[in-house]
Amino acid sequence: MAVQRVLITGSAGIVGNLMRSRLRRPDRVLRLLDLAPQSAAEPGENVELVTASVTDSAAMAEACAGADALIHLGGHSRENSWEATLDVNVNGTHTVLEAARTAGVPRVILASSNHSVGFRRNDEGGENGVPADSTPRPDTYYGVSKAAIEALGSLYHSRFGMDVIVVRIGSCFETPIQLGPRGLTTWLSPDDAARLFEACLSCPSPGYRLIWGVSDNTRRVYSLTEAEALGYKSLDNAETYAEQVAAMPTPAGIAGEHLGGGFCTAPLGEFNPL
Ligand code: 15L
Repeated sequence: MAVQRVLITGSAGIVGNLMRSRLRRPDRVLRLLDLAPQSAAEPGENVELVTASVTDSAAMAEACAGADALIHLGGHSRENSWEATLDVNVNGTHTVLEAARTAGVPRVILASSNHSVGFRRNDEGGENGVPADSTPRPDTYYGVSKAAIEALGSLYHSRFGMDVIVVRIGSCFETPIQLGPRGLTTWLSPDDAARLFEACLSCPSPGYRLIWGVSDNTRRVYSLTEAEALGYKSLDNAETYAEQVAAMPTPAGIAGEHLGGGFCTAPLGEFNPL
């Protein structure tokens, strides 16, 4: 049985944690890299734990050695200072891609975010939803860094022939409840996220792709056409939680009209706990 080794950066973060059990397979080793502490391997769990920063090129070179694929989730996952965002998200992603290229990792999946296009209007995609390859309209420095990550992925595909799939993730949490009504639109269920990553790992020769990461929510405003073309099929729908968020406030004005929600009006460059 050929064993596949998948390196996941940011594995102790919210999405990384949700994926650890869901991407487990008998013929797969998950190499989990994070600066934060990670729980030890459970009996029978095929994991290799690496404590390192995505900004450390020597550590990333070592982590990429022998990897068949890389899922890059590491970095700041919300608004922060320009310096921190540039250092960890943009320079960090460059470091990760360089390490992957040098090690010959053939396939890279990069986590982008709805905030790279946060100032696009919720209704601009019509019935099918906002296309996955819509040009950036970031809502924050964080969103700018995600647009840069998308561009870096495109560059590494075009220059070096690596398969690079960039996922504009909506909101990936255990449930959409903490997100309020906006989550009924943006939620990517953890099980759907695992289905999406599996599709990204297994589809033949994708080249460079930019796709949305979202569940097939009744109120979805992002297109699923591009992700479905890779073999993704969502089985979840945030509407299941509609009653639980019904009493929570719906964002109004700019935050209510745009994909980025509250990120569009939160102070620029300040840590945002949203
Ligand atoms: C993101 O990009 C963040 O990483 C996540 O924490 C959520 O805030 C999500 O966007 C969202 O828009 O809900």
